[in-house]
Amino acid sequence: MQRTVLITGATSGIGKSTAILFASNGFQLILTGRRSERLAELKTELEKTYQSIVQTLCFDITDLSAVQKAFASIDTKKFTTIDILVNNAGLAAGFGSIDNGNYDDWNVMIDTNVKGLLHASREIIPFMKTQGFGHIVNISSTAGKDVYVNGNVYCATKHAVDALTKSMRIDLLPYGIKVTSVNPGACETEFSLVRFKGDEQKAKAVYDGFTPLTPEDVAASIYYVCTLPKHVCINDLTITCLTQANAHYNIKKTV
Ligand code: NDP
Ligand code: 8X3
Repeated sequence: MQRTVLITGATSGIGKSTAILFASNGFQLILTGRRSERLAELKTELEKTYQSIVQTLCFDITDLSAVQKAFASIDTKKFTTIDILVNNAGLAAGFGSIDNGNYDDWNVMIDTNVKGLLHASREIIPFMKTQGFGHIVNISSTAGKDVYVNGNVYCATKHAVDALTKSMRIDLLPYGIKVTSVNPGACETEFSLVRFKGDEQKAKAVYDGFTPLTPEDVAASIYYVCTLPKHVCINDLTITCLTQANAHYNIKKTV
């Protein structure tokens, strides 16, 4: 029987690369995001290239009733188990000192990175408990381990993901559900474009002078933690590019 992976935020970056990698390895996929055309394109690509079985769910993860409605529509005849949930949907909005913080940016980060992750987890965990197994992979960040200048609320949301990952692992241990945190450092995706609200120059400048991770690099680490023997759980995996030591130290030397 084919295993199923549910990936939130699969319309770009790390989520999309993860979807492609799992599809190429024979997994069935449930893929979510807000951009319906991107979801449709990815579904067509995966069906054509890998003959994958794919269901797409288009919703805003900050909206609990939309999450519940979307997950209730999962075709349980096709997807008889949900083996892996990758809580990937997330973003940074803005970059600046706390005293100039923008309330809308703060709300969108807290609502997406923390509450969105809770919404998806709360809805999927009961399936996993019933089936008696499962694996939740939370995409945190080096910003969930340490803080950096002007990163305040984004770092706080990823620290929350770190705390939730540890708590979830304890709570779900009796049900045979693994919980892993994957913590990437700088990875070139649409992340910085979103953070700087479409300013391409500012977004590009983030990666000047060094070779950042690619979304494929991060996808490979997600795939790795998900394909270990049943009795093995990687609790925490931090991945950075060669020039980055942690959230606030990058020697920015091109390699
Ligand atoms: P992208 O911007 O490329 O992808 C973000 C994904 O999240 C998109 O698919 C987007 O889909 C989805 N998303 C955002 N907001 C919502 C929402 N309200 N409802 C549903 N889906 C949403 O960025 P990355 O791939 O880089 O980011 C993926 C994760 O990795 C995030 O959690 C990020 O914090 C984390 N991360 C990123 C790093 C980096 O340097 N890039 C490093 C460390 C962690 P759509 O817009 O279609 O809704
Ligand atoms: C994303 C990586 O360094 O931009 O979590 O915060 S960073």
